[in-house]
Amino acid sequence: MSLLNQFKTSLARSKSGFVDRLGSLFGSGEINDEFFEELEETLVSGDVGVQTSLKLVDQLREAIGNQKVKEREEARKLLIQIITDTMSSGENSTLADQKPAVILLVGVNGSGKTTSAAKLANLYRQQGKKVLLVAGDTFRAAAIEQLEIWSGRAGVDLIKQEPGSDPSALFFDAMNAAKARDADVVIGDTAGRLHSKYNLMKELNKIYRVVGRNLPGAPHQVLLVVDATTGQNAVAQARSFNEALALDGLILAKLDGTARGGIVINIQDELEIPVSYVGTGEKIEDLAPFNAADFAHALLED
Ligand SMILES: Nc1nc2c(ncn2[C@@H]2O[C@H](COP(=O)(O)OP(=O)(O)OP(=O)(O)O)[C@@H](O)[C@H]2O)c(=O)[nH]1
Ligand SMILES: [Mg+2]
Repeated sequence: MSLLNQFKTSLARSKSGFVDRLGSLFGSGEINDEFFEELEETLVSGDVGVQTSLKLVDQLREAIGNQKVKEREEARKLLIQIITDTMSSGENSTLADQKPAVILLVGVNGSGKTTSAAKLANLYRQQGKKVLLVAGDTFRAAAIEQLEIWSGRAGVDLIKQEPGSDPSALFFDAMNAAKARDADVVIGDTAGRLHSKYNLMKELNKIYRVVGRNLPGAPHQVLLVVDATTGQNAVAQARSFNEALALDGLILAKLDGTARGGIVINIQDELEIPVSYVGTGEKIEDLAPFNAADFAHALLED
């Protein structure tokens, strides 16, 4: 499936709400104050956030003025361009050429970390890379088993330890294993944690430092996995994790499960953390590298 179609399918639920309302706004009719007001309301209702919505509407108003656009249909193209420009910094967030390249997935409980780790492993393996998964959620036996099943499906090796063991020690060993096994990409799952829990955030920080001590420069990509259905709270999560770890990007999981989908624009605009991937379903292949233009078209075109 093409990226555009993947976004369209995953935004299908938004069809009954946000995307549909946006689409009908850009049908026939003149451009007047009511149009701008309704557009702002619609964007806010789609989780774009008040400030970001205002900004987008202002940019559109300016572009419409500059280009003397009269038709709503033409204004649609302008908004597609504005959203594309806002979102494009997340594209091509490819991994540096280090070997092994280390990716760490973090996030609150249940956001989609373990599933996304498996999806990423699958993606890199399909590119011919030798991938190593790390079962960094050592708190729950079930979490280790879950990743073990996924690693089997993705056809990649898994590094794990007994439930209850120290995740930093596990990651230290995993770096050794990655070097010994000549892995190209190491993908580390971590336990879910509330962004407001100081000790748990400190533990993540320790993992980060231990990885870097064993392998200078690593981790090369720290990705926050955010559940698209959590709405505005996702912005607060991104802010806290970014303060603790300096995030390189986001994985927006469960975009297929929300009637809104505008939260990505909000996070990108407010925090300038690029969206690297979008989760579009529960299966291993349901992960799409982010593409700004495709996303904007999926939001605004029928
Ligand atoms: N529809 C849909 N479901 C998803 C997606 N990603 C993950 N899920 C589901 O969300 C649930 C939680 O996913 P996990 O990967 O276990 O989440 P986690 O962040 O590892 O959870 P904890 O380890 O408990 O913190 C599972 O039922 C997944 O199948 C997605 O992109 N779309
Ligand atoms: Mg998990």
